[in-house]
Amino acid sequence: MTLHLYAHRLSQPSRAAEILLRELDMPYRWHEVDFANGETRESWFARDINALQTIPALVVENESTGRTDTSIGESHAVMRYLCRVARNRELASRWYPAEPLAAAPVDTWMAWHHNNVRAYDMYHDIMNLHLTLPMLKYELQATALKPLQDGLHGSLATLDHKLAQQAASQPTLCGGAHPTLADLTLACELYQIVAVGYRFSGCPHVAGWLEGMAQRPHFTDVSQEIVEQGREIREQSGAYLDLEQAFA
Ligand SMILES: N[C@@H](CCC(=O)N[C@@H](CS)C(=O)NCC(=O)O)C(=O)O
Repeated sequence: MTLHLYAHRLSQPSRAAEILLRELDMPYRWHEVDFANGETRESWFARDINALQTIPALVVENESTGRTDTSIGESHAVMRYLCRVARNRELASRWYPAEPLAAAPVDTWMAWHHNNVRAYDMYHDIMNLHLTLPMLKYELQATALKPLQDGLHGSLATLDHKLAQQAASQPTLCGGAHPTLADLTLACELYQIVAVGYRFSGCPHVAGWLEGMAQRPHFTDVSQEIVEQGREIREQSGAYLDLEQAFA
């Protein structure tokens, strides 16, 4: 089996899939997809890689026939598949338990992720703001970014409350000593705006948990490009982004 990951390192769900491949020590071939310029919408991509026209996508190639056994879209499906086929069963079960009772909370938080955190993804608007005329920046901060910040506030409070209940010094969402797919998928999503410079001072448990996740070596390596792009935006932003106060 040869694994082909179609992804981009500025994409949150792509990073989650790639970090997991590295955490599980699974070799893969990397294919960068220029999603910002519409490459996922090209016919070859929809036909051969992912009919959903998004990244990440994982193509599983059969080594004996050279044919594609399956291709998988949606980061959660990709990550669950990787945990199910990883050679290192013990390590894979820490990320995604095979036992249904233990997997249930991981599934719950992964399902929660899309409607409660990804739905308030501010990054597209941050990029729009970054590229727009200076005179429009303050207005767009109020009309485009503020509603997303307000939505994310409630979700951060939910996460903070959950993490505060966990006893460990480096808590995880599902309570074990090792992070799960729920931690990884949510941390990649939130790290996108931390890279720009947003701070979560109003939810200290989220801030500490995220810092712990970001210090994992594979997380750090795969996040280099987003950290650099975030720094560039921050340095050129002037004062229109309320980085310290948005989540105070
Ligand atoms: N729910 C999907 C979201 C994937 C997604 O939105 N990917 C973006 C990049 S971050 C994409 O491929 N966008 C291309 C487009 O919409 O044309 C997942 O978890 O994989």
